Amino acid sequence: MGEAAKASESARTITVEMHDNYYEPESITVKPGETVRFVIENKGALVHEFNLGTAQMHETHQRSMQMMVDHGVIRGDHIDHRMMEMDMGDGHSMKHDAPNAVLMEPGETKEIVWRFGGATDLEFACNVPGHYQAGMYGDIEFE
Ligand SMILES: [Cu+2]
Repeated sequence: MGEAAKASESARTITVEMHDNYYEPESITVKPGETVRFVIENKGALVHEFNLGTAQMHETHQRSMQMMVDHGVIRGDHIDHRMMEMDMGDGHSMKHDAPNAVLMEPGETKEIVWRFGGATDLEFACNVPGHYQAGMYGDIEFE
């Protein structure tokens, strides 16, 4: 699906707005192998995520996000960063530090720089419980 890259390697910036519960734009077209700098703005009133992955990756991620809500790490418009660092007892924390995803409070702006691989079925999606089901995902289309 590609890999994280540096902003200096990107020729194009795409701004993505997150609302409750949809993205603007609704789909994004890239070229195979292209490096894109995404500037993500959370314009909604809730915590939202921008996560690049396959539908299957998003499904798996939704289970860990449900755990974060169950433990009060995500509460509506707030992320408890201190709790996110906590060991869940199995040596893993709920820390959200994958290079292909950002989890953001309302009003935040963050960046992801991604070098896409070959044409494959990819989506950008919000895996906060209920949001994907409400339609908060879009296709990455390859030229
Ligand atoms: Cu969301």
